[in-house]
Amino acid sequence: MRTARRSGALLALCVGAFAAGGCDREPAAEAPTLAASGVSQPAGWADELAMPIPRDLNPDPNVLEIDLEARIEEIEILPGTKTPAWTYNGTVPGPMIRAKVGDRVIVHFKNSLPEATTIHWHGLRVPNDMDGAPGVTQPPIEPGGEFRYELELRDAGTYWYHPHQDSSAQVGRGLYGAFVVEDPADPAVFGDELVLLLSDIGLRENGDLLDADTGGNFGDLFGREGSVLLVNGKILPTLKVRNGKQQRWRIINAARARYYNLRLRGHRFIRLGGDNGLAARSEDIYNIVLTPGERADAVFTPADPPGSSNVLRWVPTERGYGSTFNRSSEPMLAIETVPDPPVTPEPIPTELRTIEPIDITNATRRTLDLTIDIASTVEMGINGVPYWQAKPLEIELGDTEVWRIVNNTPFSHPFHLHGFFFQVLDDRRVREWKDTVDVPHESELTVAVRFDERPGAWMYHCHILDHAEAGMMGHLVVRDPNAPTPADEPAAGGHRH
Ligand SMILES: [Cu+2]
Repeated sequence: MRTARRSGALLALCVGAFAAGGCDREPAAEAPTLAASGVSQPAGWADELAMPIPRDLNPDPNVLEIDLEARIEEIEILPGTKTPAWTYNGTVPGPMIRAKVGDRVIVHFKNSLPEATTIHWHGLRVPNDMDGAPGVTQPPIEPGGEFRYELELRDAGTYWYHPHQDSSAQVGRGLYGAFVVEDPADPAVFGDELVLLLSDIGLRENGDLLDADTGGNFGDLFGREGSVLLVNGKILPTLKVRNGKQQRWRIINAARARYYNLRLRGHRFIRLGGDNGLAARSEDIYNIVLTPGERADAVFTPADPPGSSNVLRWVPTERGYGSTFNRSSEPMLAIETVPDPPVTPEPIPTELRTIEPIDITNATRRTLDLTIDIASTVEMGINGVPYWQAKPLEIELGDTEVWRIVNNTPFSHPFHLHGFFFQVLDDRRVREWKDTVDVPHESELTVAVRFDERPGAWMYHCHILDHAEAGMMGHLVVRDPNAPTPADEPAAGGHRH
């Protein structure tokens, strides 16, 4: 605390000198002597980024029980206009579900939309019948219908929830929310936490929603990016920071097709991990790239001079044909550095978590070829077969699989697997557990998955939701050979809008 007092005294001296007619000693030019741990974030630092927190109906501290209603609500996104958004509990994004690892979450869901829907808990290792895949793990929840979801939170990390029925249209109209599973053992040095849910929405100037199938075949092929960029549901909100005072950002890409490449002039980030919480070690990165469905966990250390402003920008990402042509960066989040003197950031550990490589000695090997067939319509598929004609992959409980995912199409595809985490077999990457990974166009990568529990039918698909709806989706069935009756083979289909 000695250093804290010294710095405070220096500032007081300087302020006094300034008031008396001048200060020839800039406090900002001094090496910061105050530790980040000794100060708080600026007052109201994240007020503009607050997301609603649902009311917990259960007194048990280890159970979060909430009501969640999907309904259309007129909300203001473009200033002075009303948008008839599709919402959870009346807001975009929906309420942030936040609990700690080991907790149980019960969601009393009601569908007050004019169409059927389901909820998929993206990334969470849920029981098979809670996975929200319509026609596969549950019937679609019809308008007026209800469903009780119950999940046990087994893995710390940053997740999200969204519909799996007509998903491109429903997500595009605003149905998504953050889902954070905290690990109470995480070190405090990562900084105060801020959840940034990134999305986009297609709006006309009067606030009306653009049609879900806008752009026709080209929309299917390219993936529909909304015209307005949102951070926690707002256009260009402001975050207040103090030089040197770290923040831990949990970032979620909830857009239906847009990739995010985030850059902040004069800054780097320390990446801690992504889909399934911490990676094996932290790494320094210049920009944060997120495909649809992916998450990032990163430490942001503000480095701008006190009293200045900066902007976190969306930068076009090369994700295939025409994706960067004639496009410029867009502002997403205003960063305002308060005039308080800088503080010294906390050191961030390099080694974060022990993650053993999956043993692939006896693995079953398969190739999944992501395919596009352009005839009169755009039909996408896996190994040349669209979802509604695909047979499920048969997997025996306990098997390890190695999938070579091949993309010879002119577009990149973010590959997502439900229910299980995989490892990308690539020594150049920091080891981590993932559920969504980019497969760049004209390339391939290999992943390993262990199907060691929870028999049943699980989806895998491209998370450009227009591509999934156009057929780039499949499912697998994990069978328990010792079960008295084998898992019912679910009926495929029902996804084409
Ligand atoms: Cu795709």
